[in-house]
Amino acid sequence: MDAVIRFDEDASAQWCKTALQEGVDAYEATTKGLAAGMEKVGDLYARQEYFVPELLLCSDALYAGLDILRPHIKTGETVTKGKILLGVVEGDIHDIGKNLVKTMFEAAGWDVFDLGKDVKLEKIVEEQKKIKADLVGLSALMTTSMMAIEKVIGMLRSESPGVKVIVGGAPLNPEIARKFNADGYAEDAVAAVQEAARLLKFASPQRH
Ligand code: B1M
Repeated sequence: MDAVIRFDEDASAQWCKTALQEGVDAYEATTKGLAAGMEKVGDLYARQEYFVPELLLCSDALYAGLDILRPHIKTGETVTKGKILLGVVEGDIHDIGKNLVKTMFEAAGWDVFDLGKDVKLEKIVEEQKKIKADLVGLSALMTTSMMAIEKVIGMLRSESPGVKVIVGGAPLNPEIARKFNADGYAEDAVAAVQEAARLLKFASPQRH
């Protein structure tokens, strides 16, 4: 956690190596170490002790650690493997959370098509038409950008009827997700994989 806050990439990587050697679960190390560090960074930013450059350096330190942990992250999920199209909606460049979600889906054996961050809504719709994923996963970290989620869900519903959509990101919650007409919501990366399994079990996944 401290290494992320101090934006020390080497210390972050070293801390993760040590955690693995000591038998700490890789996902726990990710959430309670790296991501928790980023939460504290958010507090420092809110208090104007850190600014955008520091946030970027802290992100680099988080990723230096995540590179070490990622191959060791496992989930207990035994779902049928599915295909998910993932992206952060347009206007939003925050992708750390989405990348954790991606890591958890990959660890659970899903095929992940990652469109990245700040993805144009038209692109999400077009890619879904091409890829025909079982699930579209949308992320937004800002109260402003999250409005794009509602819009793109409407676009997806008219262009790919029957598509299932799961949403997440700090400003969202189950009520907003329902209001946006999403099929599912998850608070964190592990819950996202569980919610996806729930959605595909109770609904007929689009398989083509
Ligand atoms: Co910015 N930023 N940022 N930022 N940033 C926030 C989000 C903010 C809350 C800070 C604040 O003011 N307190 C604020 C948004 C306010 C609002 O809501 N309107 C903000 C702002 C304002 C901005 C800029 C506008 C600042 C500026 O330029 N003046 C700018 C935005 C530019 C843009 O997007 N157009 C900006 C830029 C940046 C950086 C680039 C410097 C950097 C991002 C680097 C990167 O992502 N590559 C950054 C960071 C790091 C943050 C904070 C500090 C941390 C975000 C983070 O990575 N958290 C953030 C403050 C905060 O959150 N406390 C802040 C850790 C991550 C693991 O958590 O992303 O929540 P999170 O993901 C979780 C869950 O949400 C969930 O699972 C994840 C893992 O468990 N989840 C899903 C996420 N997606 C999901 C999808 C799912 C399911 C679950 O299903 C599909």
